Amino acid sequence: MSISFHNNWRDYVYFNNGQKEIMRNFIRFGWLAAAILAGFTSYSSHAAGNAAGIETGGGWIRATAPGQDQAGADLSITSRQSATLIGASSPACRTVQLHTMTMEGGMMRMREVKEIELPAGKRVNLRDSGYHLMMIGLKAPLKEGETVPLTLSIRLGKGGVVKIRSVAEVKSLTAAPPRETGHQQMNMQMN
Ligand SMILES: [Cu+2]
Repeated sequence: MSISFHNNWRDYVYFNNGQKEIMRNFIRFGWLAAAILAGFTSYSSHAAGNAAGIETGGGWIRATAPGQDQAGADLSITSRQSATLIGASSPACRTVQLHTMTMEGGMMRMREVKEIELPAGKRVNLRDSGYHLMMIGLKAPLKEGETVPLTLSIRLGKGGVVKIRSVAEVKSLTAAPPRETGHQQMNMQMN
């Protein structure tokens, strides 16, 4: 059962033929041609994300222990224009909620929120902002080294909602949160 499930995932993931062609061209002609092709493809067909000016990265989640059916994923999102994260989904679980985590009287409390603001041009790391994507009803244990597909629903300004595909890499059960490197990068640019 879990084997067929994992196969299902891979069906979801990521490289459709158009994207494979882009990868091939990337190798053949270098980044400029690939970028032009990628822009054209995303405009003409699927990846509304690129056309919408939204980038995601750094997605990760801890491997789950036996019997654990929930886990919180972290991710960074940068939107060119002011936008709002309003939902997420994954084929790996029944439902994904947007959660905030706060300390109250020495207790960690998680609560669902309906929206997470994405200010224009600002890289928002969910974890650093006190949020995570709560994956509820995991269909199979998450194993280190796997990649979990995520689809984000993001409202652009006051306008339409786009679906953005991203991933969370499954890290070991004891993985520490990766350090955000924003400051380092800033320092390097200044030097
Ligand atoms: Cu949670």
